[in-house]
Amino acid sequence: MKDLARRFPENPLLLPKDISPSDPGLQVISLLNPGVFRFSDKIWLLVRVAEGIGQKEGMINFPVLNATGNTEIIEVPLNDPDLVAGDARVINYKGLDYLTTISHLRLLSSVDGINFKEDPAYPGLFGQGYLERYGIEDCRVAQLGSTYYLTFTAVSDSGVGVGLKMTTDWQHFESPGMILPPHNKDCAIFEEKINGKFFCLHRPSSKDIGGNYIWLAESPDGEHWGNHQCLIKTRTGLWDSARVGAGGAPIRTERGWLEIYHGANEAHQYCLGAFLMDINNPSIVLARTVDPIMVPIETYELSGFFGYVVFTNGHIVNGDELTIYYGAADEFVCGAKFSIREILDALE
Ligand code: MAN
Repeated sequence: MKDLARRFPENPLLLPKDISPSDPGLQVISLLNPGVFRFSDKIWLLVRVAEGIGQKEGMINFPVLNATGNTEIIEVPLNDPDLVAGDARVINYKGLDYLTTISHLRLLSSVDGINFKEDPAYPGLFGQGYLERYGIEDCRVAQLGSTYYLTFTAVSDSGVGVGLKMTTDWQHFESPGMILPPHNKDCAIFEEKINGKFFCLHRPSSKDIGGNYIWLAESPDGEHWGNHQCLIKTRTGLWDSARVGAGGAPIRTERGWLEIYHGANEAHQYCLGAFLMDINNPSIVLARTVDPIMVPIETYELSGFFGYVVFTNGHIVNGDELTIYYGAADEFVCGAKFSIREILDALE
């Protein structure tokens, strides 16, 4: 297995202690999976900040947004027979699923792509309304002309779906609401129209027949999506046997649209791979990597809030150089460089 990533020696670039909590009553538990874009001569990250409160002896607690938009903490004794808590990320209480943390998105910028800072002129984005009661997560950013399209995971007791916001200045946002209903996430919009239409990759999950596969959809306006087609499935016995999901916006190359994606196995170990779509008709998959192009190997990828995870949903392209920003072990934000040619050569 060949890991093609050249990790930044400065990794992790951002740790939970680098970000102040959104409320003095909360703690930043982890930083994850940033959306990435260029704006006003800088590189920006839209980092997912997961917050909670410190654990008390013998108790478990989890945050949700109440009807007024404020964070409310639900606390349950660990020995409560109605509690099922086996995964650091989710719990089930009285038959309902909850997240152990609540996420919002924070804007940080950098001139060198390594040192990122917040600017009070660009406040964070928080869940709003009942479809975002458990927060907003894992943003992808696509720039078409001067408009940025932010797709993100909206989480609530009603399900997990894809929300959309649009902006031109990162201070004012428009939103048509949820564009892909539950269960759906990992939505990456192409940064160019193809034959006059918007395209996106997305990941609906089918519980019974079907699975966690990457789909393609098209749209006249970026808000209303149709002509859904299933593109990439999980592969039994391989590193991406349980789930696959798109990374950042597809990358235009001379051989087609290149997509970096994440795949996980039954043990919830997350690696990155790649596939290639036809430049004029992205419903045609031309090639895919058999082995991952990046696997968790560094300590900061192997242990953290949820270990053995590398997960990307944003990058910067500069000629042959692809810089991905990624979440490591669901706790740290890191960076790594790839050669696009090396990834294309690894496709089969
Ligand atoms: C899911 C999402 C991601 C997370 C991975 C790994 O796909 O919650 O945000 O990084 O799981 O835990």
